[in-house]
Amino acid sequence: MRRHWMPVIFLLLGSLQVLLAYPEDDFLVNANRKELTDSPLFEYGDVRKPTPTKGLLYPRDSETREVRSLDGMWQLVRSDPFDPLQGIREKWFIDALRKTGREIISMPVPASYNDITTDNLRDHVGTVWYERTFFVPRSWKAMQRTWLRFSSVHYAAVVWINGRNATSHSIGHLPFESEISGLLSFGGNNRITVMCDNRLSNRTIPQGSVYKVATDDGSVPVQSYTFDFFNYAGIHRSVHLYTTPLLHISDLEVTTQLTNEGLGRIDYRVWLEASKEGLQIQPIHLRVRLRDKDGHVAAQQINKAIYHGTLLVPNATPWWPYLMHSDPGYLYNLQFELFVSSNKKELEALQDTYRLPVGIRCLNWDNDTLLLNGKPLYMRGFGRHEDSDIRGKGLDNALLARDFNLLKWTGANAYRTSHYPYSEESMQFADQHGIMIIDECPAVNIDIFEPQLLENHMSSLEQLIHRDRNHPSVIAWSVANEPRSNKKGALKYFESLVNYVRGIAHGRPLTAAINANSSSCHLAQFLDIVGFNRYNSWYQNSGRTDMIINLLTIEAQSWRDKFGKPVIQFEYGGDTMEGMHSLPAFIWSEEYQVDLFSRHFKAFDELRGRGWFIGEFVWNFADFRTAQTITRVGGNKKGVFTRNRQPKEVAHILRRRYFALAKELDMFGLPEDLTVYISKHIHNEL
Ligand code: BDP
Repeated sequence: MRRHWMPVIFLLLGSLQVLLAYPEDDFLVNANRKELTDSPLFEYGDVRKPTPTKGLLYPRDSETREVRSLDGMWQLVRSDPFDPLQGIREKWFIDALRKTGREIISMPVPASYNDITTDNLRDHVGTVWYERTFFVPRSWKAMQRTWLRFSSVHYAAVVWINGRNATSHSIGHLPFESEISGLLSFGGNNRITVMCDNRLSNRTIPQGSVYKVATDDGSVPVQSYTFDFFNYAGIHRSVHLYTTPLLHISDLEVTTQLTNEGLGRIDYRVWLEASKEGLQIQPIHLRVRLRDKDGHVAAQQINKAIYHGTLLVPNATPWWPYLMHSDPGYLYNLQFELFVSSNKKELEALQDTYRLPVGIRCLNWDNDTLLLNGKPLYMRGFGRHEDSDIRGKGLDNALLARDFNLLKWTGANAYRTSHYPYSEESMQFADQHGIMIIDECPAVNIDIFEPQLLENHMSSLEQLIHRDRNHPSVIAWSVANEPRSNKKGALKYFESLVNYVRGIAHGRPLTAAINANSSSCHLAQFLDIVGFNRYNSWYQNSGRTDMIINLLTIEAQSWRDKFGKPVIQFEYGGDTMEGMHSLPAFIWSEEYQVDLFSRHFKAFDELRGRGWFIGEFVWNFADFRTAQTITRVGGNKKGVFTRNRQPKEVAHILRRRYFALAKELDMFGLPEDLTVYISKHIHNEL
């Protein structure tokens, strides 16, 4: 009898715990913009540092691990926007969602849910519930642990397996995982239920607020936010199940160096984790083997009960960015093998294997420049978005491959993950193709500086760095985009934030994309590279492309004079309707975008000559969806490419510049199709 009641009590306690842990009050705040004009001055001494995340290696199969995808068609029900936690109170997770009697919507994973249906799910505020079933093989029960890993759910998620709470997470665009061995039915059917909440508050990263509006059909909650992209939500990236042995490699960290003589050095650290049963297993040897692209062992080490070390690689093939070397993106394979004690030969009882792609390169910076493998970098690239028709922010490998083909077609060598961490698959692609990444956390447009926000902001950076620290393509961390850094509260806030991030930055400089002025910004002083966003001839002096060069060079110089650090322009551009033409140029026309870019190029060339200007980034790579406002025609149109990834006229001009820079800086030949035949006199001119 007592046994019979145990699961019920457990479930009751479980749902109470979830309810208590869920900060409902954070969300339904009044969005009175007057209250937000300046922030109170908080003392940050007491801010709790976020608990460091654990694990999170990208799921890869090996001799000792299996990976299964839970991507595919799931089912979704939406909650009442005025009662987003009804499903928790009523325990919708205990049984199939169809038992709630609510409308069931077929929902693909990964994808944003917003643009899939034909109704107002697009603008839904609050929670939606996802569900699917899956089999787990019987063989997984013995001597294994099973993990559930989400690559990103936006914004917050609570997860149940077979009606029991498995994990929860908040902050979108970042992975989370949990062991679910104890919740599964092995050899049987299992049900996974996910509650996903898209509400943003003063304390979420990024911030937003939910308020009520009176409509013809009664009042409804509305999400407002100041950032300029649509707040897509849902299970945005893949969901995986994977197995590990009872004792396994749970985390890895590598840093690399390269000497002038071509000696590569890889310092590594390995973390192990054991289940209760695994605690009896005695790990004895760790073998670390580095293989080159052809599979030859380039270095190896066998350690007895030591889980860190150094590999030296004579004549290492370095990792180089695209168009800085004829073989960019060179990756080795670093194989970690854990052997346990056995009566047989010492390396016979293999316990766990994990393989990590590694690029050998060194990154340094000073007050003038950023150097990769000893060479000063000049970055030519884009701010981007993960955004496309129908899928919203859902991972799409076809789009990813197309975007990288376009990046390479333009001759770009870098992009910034504006304004949140991009998919792990895109980071792997960047490693392979030699595209440098300015890796940005989701703190876009933060405004009200308060301790709880700071803790979440720190956590978003901790999770980002933890996820991406082993990628050679990552050359800087961006701590924020356009925070209101001129406000009083920003000073202490960013001092605390940057102090914290310095301790975990893993050999990368810190930067940010700032839109305050150099005279009033409280953030730039804490950074290694000063990045600014400025829309000359667009938001300022609209229609006047003849006012760019002076204003831009004066502004860049002012950042330099005040902070004495390398400077990058992270955003410039103008909205352009594809196919709209005007001679002479008129704003929104393709000619205007060309003119605006060309004037910026001239300013950049002037600035490059001054020795501390190290990068130019266009806003934006492609057109993207925003909230509905009268300044956006179907979204933001500042793309060099359309939302469907076709070039506007300016793409061809930008391509000529980026390849001209590759030729000038790294002596790369120009692609044959850069110009078309015009006459025998001008064919070879740029
Ligand atoms: C900048 C923001 C970016 C916007 C851009 C614009 O950083 O997110 O999309 O302006 O207005 O201020 O196009």
